[in-house]
Amino acid sequence: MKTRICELLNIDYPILQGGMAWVATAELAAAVSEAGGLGIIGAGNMPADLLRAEIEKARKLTSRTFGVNLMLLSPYIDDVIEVVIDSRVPVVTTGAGNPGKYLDALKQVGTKVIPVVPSVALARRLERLGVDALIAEGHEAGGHIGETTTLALVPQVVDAVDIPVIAAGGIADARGVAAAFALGAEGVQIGTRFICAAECVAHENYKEAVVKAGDRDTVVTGRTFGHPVRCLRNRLTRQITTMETNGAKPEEIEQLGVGRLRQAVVDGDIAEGSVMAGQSSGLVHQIQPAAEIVRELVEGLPKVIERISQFAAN
Ligand code: TUI
Repeated sequence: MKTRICELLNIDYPILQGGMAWVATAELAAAVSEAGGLGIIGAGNMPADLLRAEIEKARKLTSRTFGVNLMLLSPYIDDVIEVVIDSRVPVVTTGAGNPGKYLDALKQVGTKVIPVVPSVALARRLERLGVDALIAEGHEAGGHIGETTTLALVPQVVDAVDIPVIAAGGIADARGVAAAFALGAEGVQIGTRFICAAECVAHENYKEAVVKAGDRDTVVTGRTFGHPVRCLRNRLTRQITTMETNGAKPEEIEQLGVGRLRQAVVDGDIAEGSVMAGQSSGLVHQIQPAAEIVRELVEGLPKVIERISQFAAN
């Protein structure tokens, strides 16, 4: 499982853990890094001082490489970037926007920058600006998403750029990893399955909801006002969908959503909180240690490849 991503990031396996706001704390990131993947702290809407503490906590828990995901819509983004630079975080992934204006400052201190892209156009633009790799994230993913599916997006991004591409969205087991490699990706980013890692601090109700969810239990809200977000269907998503159907003002809906992710992840309110999760929820069957998840992905891969190679033999 050695690819350019392992070398770039100094990790054993090209498996990145999604930098999920509230969910991906130092505990989860350290556990994934200790297992040989890349753990990532999700900065989400965290104020800068909290992120600094989280980075320090991760450093106490692991001596291996870990990253921070910057959510570019954060009101604290400028201060958070300063913390990441000041702390010399080795790897930064970005989401929910174009990180172009922050690249020079990050590169100057040697931070590897790996933006999430939902399109070929943004992938091309960011390669030209000198990013180290890209995460092509498909519509199957949880949280804030693009329109194109992983199966269609990944090979198109791979064809458009020369830097390594990491596939994300809908991947939760070794079959997904093999599929990502088949599409030309050199790594995978997995979010939903790592919500159900034992080390993840998300409320048990949240984890159980993901474990119980089936293939049709996620829904996308916010499409009508250009902010599509995938969550497990619940009272909150039904309320938002009704408001969207009735033409409610985007600001009114955004207002309703404030604090809802925290409500689900921290308080365990899975009825009225925002239970962000991907379509791969139906592939997640248990809560288990992060190292076991990584091991299943790594050890399962040869079996998948052996099985498909039978079809290729003539
Ligand atoms: O960022 C994500 N997923 C997220 S962020 C998030 S935080 C949040 N969101 C809503 C309510 C409360 C909290 C939850 N999930 N994934 C990476 C991702 N990035 N998906 C899509 C994009 C993206 C979209 C547009 C990246 C770049 C982009 O560029 C537009 C442009 O400016 O060119």
